[in-house]
Amino acid sequence: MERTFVMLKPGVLQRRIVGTVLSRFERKGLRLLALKLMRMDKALIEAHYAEHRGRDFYEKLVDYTLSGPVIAMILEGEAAVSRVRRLIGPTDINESAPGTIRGDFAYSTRLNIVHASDSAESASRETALFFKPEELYEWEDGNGRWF
Ligand code: 3AN
Repeated sequence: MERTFVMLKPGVLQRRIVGTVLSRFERKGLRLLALKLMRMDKALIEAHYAEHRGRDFYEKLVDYTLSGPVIAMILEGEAAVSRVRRLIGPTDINESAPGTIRGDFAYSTRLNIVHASDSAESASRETALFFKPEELYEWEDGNGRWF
């Protein structure tokens, strides 16, 4: 089993589509281990997006991420990192096919709705930035008849 980190950006709350987006991950069968509504401060945003510092879209990305609360979560499943990346679709919304979260809900690449870790290493780093170990809840599927 693998774990990945996902963050729903402020626009998801502003548009009242948190439940809709969350349900995409649930109906795929991913297991929710942690979930919180939070406001990212500037230090956390800068740590999270450190690799993009200096890019032309960086300042606007920081401002957008500061514009309201986000939803942070940890999802678990087989090949969770790559499966979640496929569910959300490519960064460039011109490449995101209908049926993916970005393909269905994102109108601009800068405001592309959702972040998901792009590797197991990023998932570990991002999980540690957003969650304390005791905020993750491990659980099993009853007798396993659901999946
Ligand atoms: P992803 O979120 O798909 O991993 P990253 O990490 O390259 O993509 O980019 C982080 C965020 O920066 C994106 N979610 C998007 O909001 C913004 N971004 C990335 N590339 C661009 C771009 N070319 N123009 C505007 N915003 C961008």
